[in-house]
Amino acid sequence: MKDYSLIYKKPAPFRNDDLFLRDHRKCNIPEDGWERWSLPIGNGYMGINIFGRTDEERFLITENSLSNPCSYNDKYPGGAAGLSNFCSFYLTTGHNKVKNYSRSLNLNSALCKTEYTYKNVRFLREHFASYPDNVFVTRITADKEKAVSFTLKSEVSLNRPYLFEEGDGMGKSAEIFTEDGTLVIRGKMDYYNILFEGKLKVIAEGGTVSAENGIISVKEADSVLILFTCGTNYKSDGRVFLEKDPKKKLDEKNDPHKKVSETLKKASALTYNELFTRHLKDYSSLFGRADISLTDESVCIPTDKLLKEYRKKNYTSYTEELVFQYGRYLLISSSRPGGRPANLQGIWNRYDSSPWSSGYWHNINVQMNYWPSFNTNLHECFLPYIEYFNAYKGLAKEHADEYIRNYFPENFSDDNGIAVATGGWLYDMEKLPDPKTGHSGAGTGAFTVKLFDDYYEFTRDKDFLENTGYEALREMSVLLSKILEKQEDGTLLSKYSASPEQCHNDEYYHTKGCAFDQQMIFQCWKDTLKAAKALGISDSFTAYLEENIDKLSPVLIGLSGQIKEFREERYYGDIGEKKHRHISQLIGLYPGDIITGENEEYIKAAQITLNRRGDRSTGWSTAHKLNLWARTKNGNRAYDLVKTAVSKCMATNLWDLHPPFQIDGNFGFTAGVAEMLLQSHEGFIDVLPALPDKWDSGSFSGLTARGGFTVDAEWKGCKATKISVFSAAGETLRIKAGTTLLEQKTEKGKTYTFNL
Ligand code: FUC
Ligand code: CA
Repeated sequence: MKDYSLIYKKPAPFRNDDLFLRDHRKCNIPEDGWERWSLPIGNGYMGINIFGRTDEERFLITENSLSNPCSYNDKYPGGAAGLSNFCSFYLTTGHNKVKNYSRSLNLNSALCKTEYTYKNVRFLREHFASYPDNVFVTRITADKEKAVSFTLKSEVSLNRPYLFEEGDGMGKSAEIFTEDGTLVIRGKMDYYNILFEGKLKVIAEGGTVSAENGIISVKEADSVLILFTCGTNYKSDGRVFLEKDPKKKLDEKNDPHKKVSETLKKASALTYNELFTRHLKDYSSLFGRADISLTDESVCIPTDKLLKEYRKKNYTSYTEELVFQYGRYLLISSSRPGGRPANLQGIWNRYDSSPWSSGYWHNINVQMNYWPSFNTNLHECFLPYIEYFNAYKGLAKEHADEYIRNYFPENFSDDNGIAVATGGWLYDMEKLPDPKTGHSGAGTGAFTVKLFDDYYEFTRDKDFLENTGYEALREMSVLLSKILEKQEDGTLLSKYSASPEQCHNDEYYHTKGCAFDQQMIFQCWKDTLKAAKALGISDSFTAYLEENIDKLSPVLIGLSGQIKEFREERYYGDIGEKKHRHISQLIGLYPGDIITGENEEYIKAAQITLNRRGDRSTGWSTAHKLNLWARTKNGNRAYDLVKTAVSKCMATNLWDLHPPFQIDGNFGFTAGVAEMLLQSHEGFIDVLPALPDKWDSGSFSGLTARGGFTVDAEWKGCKATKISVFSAAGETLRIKAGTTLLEQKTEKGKTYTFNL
């Protein structure tokens, strides 16, 4: 694998100093230091932004459970509140006017570095976030003895508005003090009674360390190791969702103090090299699994320059590989078992009131977060979402009961399934909205359980299917069977339907049976039947699904040759915004498998629809279109979206911009590039299904396909020359390269190579 690094010759600016903005509409600032320039590292438990400043360095810490509810009122005008940052540390050296400055983030090792020369001394700071030891590690070294001196404090000592008491019940308060040579932040966030604690320790070689009044001072050390860990009393279980009193969702007895202290103590017993070795072993066991090589060139210029060049149409494929791998890096850093799922900003947040509350938005955003976990060989990264689902499913049942009781009382029974609406958080889930006014319909729930179908398809993890996957699919199918209305011609349509967030004449448009709902219901039933078959289940409900699935009419073609978004639409754009960011009528093309190459007419209609919608939109929308074009197997059009995403949607630190920063666009991009190189949704593996002319020769390894297969391929002149497939499940392999379709029985654990 090539070496992939983000490199900069200047630190992240502190511009936009108010890092605790309470109105996220003001946060789209072009030179924002945190959002556009800082470098993110993380271990699934916490995220850290490194600014790389020499005089006053800043580390900004995020822990995803430290949250207020999402709130829409005058105080949170953008409809926000939600996640709050954990804290910041400021490391002050007074090193101004430095020489030979450079900072970087190496993706192969998840190591961040800042280097510079100050008064003839070369300084090096190295940072990583270890998952196995749950600790944020910083080492500072210099090429002269006794050169390392600094003070380190948390923001409260700088009078930043860390402590809020504003009478809205959403305050956060903490004590910051030094104890046994450690810096301790111990506090409480009021609304959900969240107890939090963070502990930082400085270990110096040579020199002196003193810890007093919340400030650590290091004088004349040869080198220094800084360790930090944090936690809250959050516990992912049914109680947190089912308990209605916000003050009782968490247990005070789960005080994180003990765990945090023990974690820090264990980490302090290890040397920097030991910590790094353990980190690297863990991290590279995930990151190293998938590689794509679209060019022989590596371009080692600073990333801001690289991006500038790319924007000038110097489309270096190294940049495309870098952004692809960055998505994988970000997913490994933000979503690991034991931690919370990746939210709208992954695990990085600088706000007290973050954009869209840093929630789990279920009408495309959180789903997109997990697309690359499946096809780029990071299945474990999806486990936090499974845990999350298992915690909230009790509430999802209550919501289904309520919805059916209110809007379909004639269908109410003792099993109404589960309902998953758009908004999701770690302490609550939104109810399905009033179907006559809400911006998205019941189909969002099916969009969510599609993730479970994919997870099983890629991993063939039968335990998962038995314990979680099938139940989720079935229960969602149950709900969706109760919201239908039979039409005169026998068609079953979602009675109250909305195409996510689509507006007509500036108002949400409500109808019956829009494409999004019909396709999602069809998909959910289809996947439920497939899962039932895999588990050998056949009962009255599966019989009902079999009998009725063909009455759903999920895809209709209109007079412009388009896939209709609404049944009553005649020509493209008759109803709704023509360029709307959601392109919900194609949800059956990706991530669904309703619109496939089996029906050429559908694919043609999908392409017409994509062209009419246009390429340019928000970050995640661009990423969705990249996946959609890949599924139509038009490599050059998919590549247009690669170019648009990289040149128009990325900040200097390669974070994807809605704007503001939303991580879904990064993840959707990575999934999309993989989808151009390998597909497996049509009952066979398609190698290089959407290869653009630009990538005429290259190779990939470790991309994953449905059926438990892992695929490597090499190609020249846009034709595959060699393919190797590893079979984890021992299923029959059907694989297509160009026009040849090969079939091969496989055994578990064996690799099959085809020279073409
Ligand atoms: C969906 C999108 C918005 C935004 C929000 C977080 O509702 O339509 O563009 O991404 O999620
Ligand atoms: Ca917030």
